[in-house]
Amino acid sequence: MKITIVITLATALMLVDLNICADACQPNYWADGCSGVADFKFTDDCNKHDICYACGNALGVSRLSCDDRWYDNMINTCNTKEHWFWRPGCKLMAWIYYRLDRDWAEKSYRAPSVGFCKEAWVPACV
Ligand SMILES: [Ca+2]
Repeated sequence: MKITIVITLATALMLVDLNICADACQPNYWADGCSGVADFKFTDDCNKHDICYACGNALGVSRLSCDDRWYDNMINTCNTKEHWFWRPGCKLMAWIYYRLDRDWAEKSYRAPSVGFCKEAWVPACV
């Protein structure tokens, strides 16, 4: 009986915790994954980066900050979703994407920002 109560409470706490930590970022039509390159495992990271580029200016987030956050997100993806054997290659891919973006994507950063940037889900993406 006690074990059942403990398991139930632990499950409930885990669900509450998941809910609190849930990412509210809900990229819309603006996000198209990793533009111009293969998505690899970075689709969610690239979608957030797309929203950051669309709304960063309105939220006081610079292009460099968008790029640095995106890089951190990709590295986190490598560390959490990739088998340890493939992580170095994954991280190399993240670095190449980051460098390509730094060198070629300056015009994609929207200043002023686009229309939907005041929507509630946007800050969680940026
Ligand atoms: Ca994109």
